[in-house]
Amino acid sequence: MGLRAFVFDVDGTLADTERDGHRVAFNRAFRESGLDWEWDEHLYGRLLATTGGRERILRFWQEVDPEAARSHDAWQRCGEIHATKTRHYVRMVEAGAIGLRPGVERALRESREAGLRLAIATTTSEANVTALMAATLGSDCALFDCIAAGDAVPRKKPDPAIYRLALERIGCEPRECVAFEDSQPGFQAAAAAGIATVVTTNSYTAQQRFDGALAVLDGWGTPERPASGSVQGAPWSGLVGPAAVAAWVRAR
Ligand code: XBP
Ligand code: MG
Repeated sequence: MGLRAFVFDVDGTLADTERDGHRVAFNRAFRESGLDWEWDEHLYGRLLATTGGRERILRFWQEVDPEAARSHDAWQRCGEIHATKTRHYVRMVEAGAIGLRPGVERALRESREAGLRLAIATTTSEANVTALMAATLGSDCALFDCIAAGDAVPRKKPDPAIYRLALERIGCEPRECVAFEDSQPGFQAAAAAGIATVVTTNSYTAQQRFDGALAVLDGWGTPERPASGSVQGAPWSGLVGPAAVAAWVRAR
């Protein structure tokens, strides 16, 4: 197989956004909307099983007040709260509250230099992605050939639609690509689209199962702190980048 493209998830994969970013923005939006809801770190970990912020709000509402969550305007109300949340999140990102995970910027640049196409396939809203890339990569956010995000598809991960859209936009077949994910729903989405997947876990996802992944690692790796984990079942430690990934694909 000729490796032509990398397709990246954002939340949890390129940046550790969930606990100290999205979660905090949801809580700010709840307060601003006059709700006494507060998502602590543990609760938020459970709620991450529902992908998409608007969907996550509705899921929680169904748990705490099922009758009200069945009202005819519940979905619209979730949309309003979610729009407020997006405003708070973008503001936090613009203020520099969230950085890329260690080793990500290196891996992106090496991949670009290796001539690969770079795409994003994420569940989060596009405004969040562009704000994060501008705040962390500056003018280099043009590194990406395509950003497929949020409501661009009717069903969110674990549905493969967002990966299929990204592939269509960059003109690549699944077997020509490798995906990078951090979570079970994301891995399922990439796998269902037929894309070999490297999983870089974080504190919310380290205990999840990723059977059949190309690699499962604890990060991207820096010279001071190499990534460690397994590549197709065998222990591995090093820096994740185009050379390592191409070797894993060849050896498969
Ligand atoms: C990310 C998500 C998103 C974010 C919040 O999943 O599920 O919902 O938590 O973003 P993935 P929005 O990393 O698998 O893409 O509030 O903009 O939906
Ligand atoms: Mg993710």
